[in-house]
Amino acid sequence: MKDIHLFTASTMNGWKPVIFLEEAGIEYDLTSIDFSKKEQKSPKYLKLNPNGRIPTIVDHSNNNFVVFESGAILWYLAEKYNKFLPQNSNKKFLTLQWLMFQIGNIGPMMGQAMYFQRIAAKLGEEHPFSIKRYINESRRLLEILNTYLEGKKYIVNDEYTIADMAIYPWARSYYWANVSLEGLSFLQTWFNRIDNREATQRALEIPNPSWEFFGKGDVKSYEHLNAECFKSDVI
Ligand SMILES: N[C@@H](CCC(=O)N[C@@H](CS)C(=O)NCC(=O)O)C(=O)O
Repeated sequence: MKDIHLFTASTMNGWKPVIFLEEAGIEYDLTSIDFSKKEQKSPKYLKLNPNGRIPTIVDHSNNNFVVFESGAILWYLAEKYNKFLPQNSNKKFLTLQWLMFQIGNIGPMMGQAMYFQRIAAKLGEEHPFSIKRYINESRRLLEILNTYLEGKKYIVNDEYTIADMAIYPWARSYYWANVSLEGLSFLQTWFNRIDNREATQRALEIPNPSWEFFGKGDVKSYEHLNAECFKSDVI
């Protein structure tokens, strides 16, 4: 049995701990949670994560300590393995600031943009005002990132950190949220840089390849398989 047991699925939130573990080269046990079987709502899983969502980790080397919420998981792993979170206080809080920026802004706004366009519409709920609101908010957030990234290699300058790991899977899914990337060349350059990180790209195929979020592959079949992910009220 490995120290870390990860329960996850191939979604923007689900990939974050996978990216960390693959980048850090840490072996872990993996349980793939099948949304179509509602495994995230099973009594056994709810005992670990009462929120009934992925991801969750159990640390067997720490009295089976359970952590849920992807931001907290990244922070926990960063401190446990002393990786991807700078020691220097200002750099550490810069990392945490941008991690929170993802958790509190990019995730919820882009998630709702996806939900209203890809799920609600199919359920017979057409809400153009909401769609516009969430697309505009998502675009505004990506513009902030773009401006901030000018002249930087990663979010915290030269260091690849848990802030990049949290923001990348969401921002990179702009296609799925139908948010234009036009004119955001610094953001595009940052995408390209992370697209070239072997471990991160490997992580995006765990538990399953889901390149459709990035506008690659068979988008239709993806919509069908993962629609459940966006049936949540808040992502
Ligand atoms: N704030 C949570 C959000 C987790 C979340 O919404 N996960 C989605 C996957 S994208 C999920 O489990 N959806 C299934 C459901 O809501 O039943 C985090 O960052 O961990």
